[in-house]
Amino acid sequence: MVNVIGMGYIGLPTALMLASHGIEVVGTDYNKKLINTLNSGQTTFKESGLDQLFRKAVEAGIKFSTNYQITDTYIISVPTPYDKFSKKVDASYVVAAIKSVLDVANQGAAIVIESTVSPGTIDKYIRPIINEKASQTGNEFHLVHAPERIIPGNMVYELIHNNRTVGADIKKVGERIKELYGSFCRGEIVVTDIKTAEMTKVVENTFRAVNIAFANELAKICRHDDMDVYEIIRICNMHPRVNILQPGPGVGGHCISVDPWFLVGDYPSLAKVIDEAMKTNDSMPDFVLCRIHEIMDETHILDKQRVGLYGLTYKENVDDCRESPTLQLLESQQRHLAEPLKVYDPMIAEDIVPNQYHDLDSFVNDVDMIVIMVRHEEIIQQRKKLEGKVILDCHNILDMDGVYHL
Ligand code: SAJ
Repeated sequence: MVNVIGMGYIGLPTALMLASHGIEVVGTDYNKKLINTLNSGQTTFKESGLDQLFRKAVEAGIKFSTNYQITDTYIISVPTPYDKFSKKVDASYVVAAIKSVLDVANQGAAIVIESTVSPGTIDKYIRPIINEKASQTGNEFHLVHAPERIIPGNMVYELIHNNRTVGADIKKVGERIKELYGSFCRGEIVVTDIKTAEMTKVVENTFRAVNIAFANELAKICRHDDMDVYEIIRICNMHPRVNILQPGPGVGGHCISVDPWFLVGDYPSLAKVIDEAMKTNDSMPDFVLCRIHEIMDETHILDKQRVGLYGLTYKENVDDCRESPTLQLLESQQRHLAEPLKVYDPMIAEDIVPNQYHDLDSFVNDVDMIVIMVRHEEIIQQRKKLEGKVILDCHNILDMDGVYHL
């Protein structure tokens, strides 16, 4: 039996995938409300294909509980935030989960950490706890790091099709865990050591963050001299060895906007490019605010100041607002605008910020300028409703005349 710890964005789909491929699974989380919701037959966030997978897993017998289970395989998938000041990984949730696991784990159990951690974290914070328990009880435990790689919005597909990395101290244990993931994963699964697995995960996300920062910097350069950044990137990307990502209003989510900081925090005198790239990405919400001001000036709507932000989530078609550029922009809005910004997001049902709308028509009626912060499918379908408004399209998705860009 596999006990998956942490029923969040990664742990839940992973547990469901294992269960629907013939593995006996118990999903554990200390959040009683979350476990009650799962036990009542409902999922806890929106994700394409998740509800079908959930039903399959329930039929296959998956269980959810707040208790840690006595077994020989654990997968730990709890948050690893970063400390905003030191920029270092905060391993406290993983440490707490490991301690609870060690209270019940069988002799010889494999403890797989899926949460993203910076290189060396497992040796520094986790291994000493395992060693101490082993010396107290005489039991042996095996550490494994199998960082998740799935992208929100396409998680179910990517769980099956992405390649994976499994880092282990002992090859045989790594192979056993490879076989476990192989129950559903059709990608290649590479077995390596733990520190290499830690580093590859952080490097993958850092590569993407640096690439996006490059695109954002190009957007600023192009704005300065009135060039079309999208056309320039499109043409450059026709070169066989160029692949520039897209500029945007900022970088959010719990991965691309967080993981690269681990390298800056751990190697401050070495990770220079990464540091600058992260600062560039973090500067984008303020850049958008400046653009709003410029455009209001240009279109003479400055006196009215009825501006609305379309999108609150960190990216399109998900209901996750972690580190969202819109939230970052709202935090600094007072510095630039007299009137509070209005906000609407079709993916967010509950009220999470002031002046939030839950209906596109009333939102559009109440504003003169609309800033596309997130390119949800809805706004592409409903773009006709925006006619007559001043529009700042931060993603270059609206094929309409008179639209302003970053
Ligand atoms: N973004 C841009 N320009 C782009 C692409 C993205 O500004 O060209 C922005 C998005 O709007 C968003 C942020 O970047 O605010 C991050 O979005 P994302 O879609 O790039 O990534 P995540 O955070 O949803 O998922 C990433 C994925 N990592 C990579 O692609 C290397 C996923 O595979 C990882 O599993 C996940 O992080 C994770 O958990 O680490």
